[in-house]
This record gives sequence, structure tokens and C-alpha cells, in this order.
Amino acid sequence: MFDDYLWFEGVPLPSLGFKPEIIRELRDNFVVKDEDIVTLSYPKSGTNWLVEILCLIHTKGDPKWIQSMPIWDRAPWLEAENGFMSLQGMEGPRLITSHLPFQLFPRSFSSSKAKVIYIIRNPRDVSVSGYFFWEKMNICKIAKSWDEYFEWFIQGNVPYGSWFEHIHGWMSMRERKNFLVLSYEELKKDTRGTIEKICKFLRKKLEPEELDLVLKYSSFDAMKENKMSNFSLFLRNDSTILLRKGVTGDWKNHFSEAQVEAFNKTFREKMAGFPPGLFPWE
Ligand code: PPS
Repeated sequence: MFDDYLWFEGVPLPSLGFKPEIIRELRDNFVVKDEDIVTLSYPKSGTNWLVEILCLIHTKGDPKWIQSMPIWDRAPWLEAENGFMSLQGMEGPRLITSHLPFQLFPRSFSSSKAKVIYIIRNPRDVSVSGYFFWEKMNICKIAKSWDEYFEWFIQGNVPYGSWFEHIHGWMSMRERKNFLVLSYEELKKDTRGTIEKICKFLRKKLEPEELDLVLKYSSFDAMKENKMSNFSLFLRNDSTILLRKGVTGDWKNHFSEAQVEAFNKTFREKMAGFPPGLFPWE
């Protein structure tokens, strides 16, 4: 049981598996290579779904890789101690995963041509997904109830800090040619079309039957069955830890009326500067 987070320059991070000297080192000295592909997200936004899709695009739908190597080894998690170590020794184009806010990401990114995909999700669903996830992971302090977690989420007192600040930081990059913003909602609504969009961004060509395989092996049910992707290697026998529900709108089952109002008000205030229509869930 942890009673706090690891705080790094005002950002709360999980207490287990993270070290301040690694965060500092990666921000200041990690070199993002032009051929890297980076999946970025605020936690619980569909990161692993996107990583699975990227791995399958890479193998043209062949599931051997995703079924034989844990997802965190295929696309190491930059800021985690293990991920950082394995990225150091990796040759060739790398798949990199990160939840870091903009200000903590490697500075070398500003001059890199690496392709970055930032996946966003309705923060209401993100908060519900996070509530159930962090409790099971047990790598940081845990809320006693949903109501408590809701307050923490609004305040940014949850792993990786404020959702609103994460979005503000990374969305400032959205006009860059090597930066693609996707939403969990569009991936859910039109999975095939969104995978085609990803292929276009990465300049990868898939035949229709290869695309079918990518769809098949990255589906919620297939990922839930795949022990290399469902986090059951973390918590044995629990394939629901990551693959919980996989739907949009589950927040409606958890938010009270007062929470709906409080969230709407906070969202309006904090997101006021963004153009209408940018967030598909609003
Ligand atoms: S993490 O731990 O922060 O990296 O989590 P992340 O992968 O970003 O998000 C987990 C949520 O994504 C859902 N998910 C999927 N939905 C649909 N299809 C597929 N294939 C899929 N894979 C993961 C997962 O169920 C989590 O959402 P919730 O709402 O908790 O179910």
C-alpha cells in the first residue's frame, strides 16, 4: 500500500517502477530517433489498443509477435525504469509508449521527425477506467471510493496529474506534420477507417485481407484472450485488469448528477480555448 505518489516537478507519478533520476535523464538526454513511432496518451485513453494495432500493422496482421512477446517489451514504456532500460539497447525503428505530459517528454523530440500518435478519450470515461485500474495495480495511493477518486481526478491528483493540462500541453503540437491526434471514440466507431488513417500517417500499405487480420487480432475479445497484451502477467488470472469493458459512455453508470454538473463546468472552464468540435465526445 502506498500513501502517496512519486512527485516529479509537480506531477504525481506511480510510486512503484519509476525513479526521478530516470525521468530527468530521459527528458534531458534521451534521443528520439526520426524512425521511431511514439504512442502518447493520458492513462486509460486506449493506449494499449493503439499499440496492439501498431504492432499488427508492422507484421501485416501476423499475430505471432503479439502472441509471443509482452506488449511492454514490444513498445516499451519510456518513463518506467524497465522500459527506459530496454529502449536504450534497442536497434532500428522503435515503438515507444509514454503517458508523460509534454513538459517531461524528451526535449530531443522538438527536432525529431519521429511519428507521434496522441490518443485522447472522453475524460469522464478516462476517470472511471482509472478508478478501477489503479486500485488493482496497487502501484500508487488508492482512493477509498469513487467519490473520492472523482475529486482527485478533477484536481489532477491522480497518476500523471491533470488530464486538462496533459491535453493542453500535447494538443499544442497538433498542427505538426509528424503528430496525429486520434480519439478512442473514433477508433470505436470506425475501427477500420481509423486503422486506415493510421496506415496513411505511417505511410504503410496494407492489403484488405491484412487489414482484416489487424482488426481481428486487435479486437477487445482477442486482446482480452492474449496474455501478452491483457496485463494478466502483472496480476495472474485477471484478464479484466486492462480489458475491463472497452466501451464509450460507461461514465454514465458512475457519475452522480452533481458530478455530471461539476465535471461539465470544469471542462467548459479549462477547455475554453479549444475550437468547437475538436473533442468528439462533447
Ligand atoms: S493504460 O493502462 O493507461 O495504458 O490503459 P489504456 O490502454 O490507455 O486504456 C485502457 C482502456 O482501453 C480499453 N481497451 C480497449 N477498448 C476497446 N477495444 C480494445 N481492443 C481495447 N483494448 C483496451 C480498456 O478496456 C480500458 O478501458 P475501460 O473503460 O477500463 O474498459
